[in-house]
Amino acid sequence: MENWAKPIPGRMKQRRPRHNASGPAHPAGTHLSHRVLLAGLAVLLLAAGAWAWTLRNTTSPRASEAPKNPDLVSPPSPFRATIENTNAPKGTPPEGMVWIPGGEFSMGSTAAAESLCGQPGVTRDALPVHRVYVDGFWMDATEVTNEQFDKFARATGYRTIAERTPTKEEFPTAPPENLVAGSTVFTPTPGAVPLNDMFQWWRYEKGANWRHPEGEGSDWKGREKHPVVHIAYPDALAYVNWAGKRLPTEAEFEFAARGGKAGWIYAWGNELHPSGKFMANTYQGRFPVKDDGADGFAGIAPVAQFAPNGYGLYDMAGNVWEWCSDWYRPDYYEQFTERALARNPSGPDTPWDPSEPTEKKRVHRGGSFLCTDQYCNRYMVGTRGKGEVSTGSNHLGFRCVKGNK
Ligand SMILES: [Ca+2]
Repeated sequence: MENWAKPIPGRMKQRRPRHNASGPAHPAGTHLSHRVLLAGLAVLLLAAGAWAWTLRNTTSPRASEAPKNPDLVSPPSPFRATIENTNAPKGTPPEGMVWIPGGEFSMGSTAAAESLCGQPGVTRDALPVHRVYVDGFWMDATEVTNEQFDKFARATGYRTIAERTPTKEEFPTAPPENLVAGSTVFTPTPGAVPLNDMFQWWRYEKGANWRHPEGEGSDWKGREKHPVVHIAYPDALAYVNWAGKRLPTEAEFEFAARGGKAGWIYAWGNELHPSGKFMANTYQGRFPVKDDGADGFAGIAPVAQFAPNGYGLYDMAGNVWEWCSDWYRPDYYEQFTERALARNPSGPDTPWDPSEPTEKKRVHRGGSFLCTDQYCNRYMVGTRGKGEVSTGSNHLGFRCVKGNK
């Protein structure tokens, strides 16, 4: 775990080319495999947000102290009741979307989980719990699926970042053979490994993209209802713009995920497996060796396989990480308080992650099918993830929201 405190070796500080205009060119001497692997790292670091951390606190103190009655919040709790707006929209709901009333809620997490997937100094990035107001909005009931993304790709001819070949201009010193399109794919290790080096289970896979989730030889066909993956932030933006929608802010995502309840650890209550029941697609078995699929799915699952939350939303925890529109900073919440009301917060003006200060990261939420309390338990509802904007992976997708206009 302490390895996370060490600087990443310079040769590993390479990542996917930056496609945002403000991103500097990559340093000379870069090898694609390294930059991409590191890109994977960026994603993972949190996007993965979902998973990585927790050997040190396999069970969070808060979880172990959770009240039996999920409607109760143990005092002293910074969480106050959610106050929903009452102005329901008129007319027919947009296809596949549900109404999220908006209103006041307490945002953040007090779960004391210093997971292995976090970096020292940023594992408390969901504090303080603070009071937030968001307007009502429509939200996709599920993550965007492969068949939905296929309609978009057919209509527009859009090619995702993972489908594009990195250029010599972006990486002038990289050997030509290294300039290949691809993305980051999770690969189980043959045996138990120390959980302090994610490169053991993430690899850059030539030809991996949303059409070929595990690379050449794999295909999205037959997985029409699976969430689309290998989606970088610009890819998600292209889709939502085409659809006449947008990505959720982090506050909108959390308001929606909480389903009208206050202070719950999970989107469904305070117990991870109430009455022994699995409530989300996460990882069981020894990470990262074998996902035994005790929840019914070893790996990614079709959308909506588990019970919806209080607003009728599926998979707001687990399955795949989801992009939010906010830039990521671990200290963003520090400007807010429990008493003042932040109205429709949309994130900091600029990104900053002390673990990788040169990377431009946006927020990920929800966790993924790779989340496990052995490594990272950010399927907890108030916890945060992050990812470099041009980096996708096979456990990162998105869903759309839309205003009531
Ligand atoms: Ca699973």
